[in-house]
Amino acid sequence: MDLAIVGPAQSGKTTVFNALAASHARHGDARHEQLAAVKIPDERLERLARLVEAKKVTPLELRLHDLPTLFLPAGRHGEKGRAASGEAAEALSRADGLILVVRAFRRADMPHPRGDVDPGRDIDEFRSEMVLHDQGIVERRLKKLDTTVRSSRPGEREEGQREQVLLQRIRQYLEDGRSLRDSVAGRDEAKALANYGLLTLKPVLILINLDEEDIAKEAEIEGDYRGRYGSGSTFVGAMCARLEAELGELEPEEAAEFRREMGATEPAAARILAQTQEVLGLVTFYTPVGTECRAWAAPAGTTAVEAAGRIHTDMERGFIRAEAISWKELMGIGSFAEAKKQGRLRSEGKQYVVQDGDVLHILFHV
Ligand SMILES: Nc1nc2c(ncn2[C@@H]2O[C@H](COP(=O)(O)OP(=O)(O)O)[C@@H](O)[C@H]2O)c(=O)[nH]1
Ligand SMILES: [Mg+2]
Repeated sequence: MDLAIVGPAQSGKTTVFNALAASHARHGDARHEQLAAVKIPDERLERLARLVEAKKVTPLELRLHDLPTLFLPAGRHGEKGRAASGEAAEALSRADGLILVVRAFRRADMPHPRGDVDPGRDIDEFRSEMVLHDQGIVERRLKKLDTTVRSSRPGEREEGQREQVLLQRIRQYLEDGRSLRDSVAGRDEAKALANYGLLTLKPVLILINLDEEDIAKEAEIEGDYRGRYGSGSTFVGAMCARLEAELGELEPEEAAEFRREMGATEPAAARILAQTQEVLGLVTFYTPVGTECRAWAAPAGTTAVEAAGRIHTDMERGFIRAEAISWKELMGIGSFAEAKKQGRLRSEGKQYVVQDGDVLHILFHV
């Protein structure tokens, strides 16, 4: 899964990237994309690994893209809604989700390009930019379709016409200034729109980049913005990126000591990373097999046989059944053997819908 970090210039995108990627960062320069594969901290996985005495623990990984500021500042250029071209634009259009960083840190030595610090305004503006960007895509596609539909033979017209109807509906949505995320009707439509690179279709985590002095109020500020901006697939988080980036370079004990002094309760970067799974609409399941304990991600609604296919195609083909137990229940019982003895391992068939936190043992024949 790929998450692209976007936002206005100087909002702290690169700092967020460094904070989330910590030691995993691969450095590029500011004009180009930076990419990092980041392991997602997962307390459930760690505790499960201890329970089964796993020698190898494999967490989920996420690809993070730090993109240069792609949109033109609103109002200053004639052509709004045009994203930069090249590798960064490509990464943006292909990302599964976005992290929108907005500046809430103050800093007298670094004036905000727009005068005052106002995260709400920046969120609204960036969203409008994204809507304009998508309008551009839809307009261009409709124009092209118009020509193809008119020049195609009667029998071949239907497909193009279906696409026209869908895009016209989408266009109306965008004209009303709305994001497409919460407008798509069902899986078929989502699939039909998947390849256009529409930005407002992607789930987004709005990340309020806090001032160092507001760290003790992290939860409060986050809750406030969540109330105003959180909805279906728009999530909200808050952290002080610069502090997190600096702490990420320290030893864990040392970092914890600093956090206490600053009034922070828990590692914010880890919390934000863990939240990305929810943003992407994924459930996490676990497979302790032999000496390895591993976390897997799958879209919500994935069935047991599809989950097996994520692990190995042989498992999908030869799927017999899955033994399943929720992580929480297993931790309460204390061991697999005991869970089995008590008859608490459920036996699930192909169509079982995997739940977040399931521990699965898949039985299959080759
Ligand atoms: N005080 C403070 N400064 C920050 C914070 N995050 C970023 N900055 C500073 O803001 C400037 C721009 O940050 P950068 O990550 O390069 O922004 P980008 O243009 O969005 O990638 C740098 O000087 C950062 O050190 C923060 O949380 N607190
Ligand atoms: Mg940057």
